[in-house]
Order: sequence, then structure tokens, then C-alpha cells
Amino acid sequence: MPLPTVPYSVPDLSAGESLARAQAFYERLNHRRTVREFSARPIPEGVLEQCILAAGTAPSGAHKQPWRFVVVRDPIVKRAIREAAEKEEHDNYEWRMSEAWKRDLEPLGTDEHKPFLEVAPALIVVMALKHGDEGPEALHYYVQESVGIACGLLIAALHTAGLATLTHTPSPMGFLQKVLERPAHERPFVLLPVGYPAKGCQVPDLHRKSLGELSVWL
Ligand code: IYR
Repeated sequence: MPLPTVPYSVPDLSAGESLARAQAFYERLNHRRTVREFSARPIPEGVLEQCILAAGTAPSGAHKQPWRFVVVRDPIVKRAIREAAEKEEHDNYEWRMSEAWKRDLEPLGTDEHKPFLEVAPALIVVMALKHGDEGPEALHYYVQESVGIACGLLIAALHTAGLATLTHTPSPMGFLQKVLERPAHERPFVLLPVGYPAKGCQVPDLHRKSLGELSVWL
């Protein structure tokens, strides 16, 4: 049965207003940087809730909304996550990652130590739902694509709210399911430490692809 429909339109912008908004949005997002040093400054009440609602506006396969956002603020849980993540990352840097991979990461200065997992006031663990909460017969479609889009919106929303994030993908991530006591159909997808950059925080002076490099127009 098709859903009932409701009227829909987009704001009727002039060409100039359209371009101005597109430019302003790009400039705002281009200011975003992944931060690895966080301060303990608390996040204002209600901000994470709004950003998660923004993430939940993402399109998804058959509108199944195959995501859940687990917000961790409890220092004991943050410490458990840090300990487990550092154990996995130790093995990654020690023997699981190729030499080429480690060389590629060198300019970014990452290593197996993840203090941000305890210092950042909140960690958002984005879960991809393999199927609906009702059970395996509640099928989900294009889960990776859908959750990936939701993560992009979440990162953009957090940035817009003046917060910094780090896109952390400890690997393998199975430990998160255990530490967070989540059911088996919730698969950790990405972990975002969220907060404010530490005083004197530095980020690598990296450059983004130009329009010519990142697009093809036919
Ligand atoms: N997961 C490891 C390694 C790592 C991999 C990529 I690709 C990065 O962009 C950064 C780090 C870690 O978190 O250190």
C-alpha cells in the first residue's frame, strides 16, 4: 500500500541567493578539520540531540533508517572503549597494517594511542542495523550507503554547531558491541569523538582536491 502523500516544494530562491547559499555552505564545510586533540569543555545541552536528529534525516534504502547513534559520556565506558581500541590498534600498527598504509598515515601523525577516546566529552558510536529491531525478517537495504550518508550529515551538523569531530574507525570494531552491550544486529560503523579542540590544537596543513580534480562534467 503506497503511503498517503503530502504537498512538498523547495524555497524559490533567486539565482544569486542560490549561489550565495551554496558558497556559504561550502566555505563553512571547508573550514572543518578532523581534530585529534580535544579539550574537556562540555558540550552545551541539547546540541547532540539536534545533530543526531539532523543525521536521521538522511535518505535510506526503502526508508528503513538502518542506523542507531549511541552517545557515550560515562567516563567509565569511555575508558573501556579506549582500552579495547588501543589494544586493537596496537596490533594494527604492529602487524596488521601494511608498510605502505603506515607510510600513508605518517603525514597525519596517527598512532596506536587514542587519548581522545577519554578526553572528548562525548563519543558517538554510529551503528549500522543489519536488519530491523523486529528481527531478521525485517530486511534492510543499502545499509552501508545509508549509514554513510547519515554520518556525513552528522559530521556536518556537529561542525555547524561549532563542535569538532574525529572520524575514528578502530579495527576490528566488534569490541564496541560488547562494551556498549548492543544487540548482534547493530554493527559498529564509525566512532566519532565530539567536543572542542584543545587549546593550542594543531592540525596537519593538508589540501583538498580542486573542483577540476574532484569532478567531471559531461
Ligand atoms: N584505525 C587506525 C589507523 C588509521 C587508518 C586510517 I585509513 C586513518 O585515516 C587514520 C588511522 C587508527 O585509528 O589509528
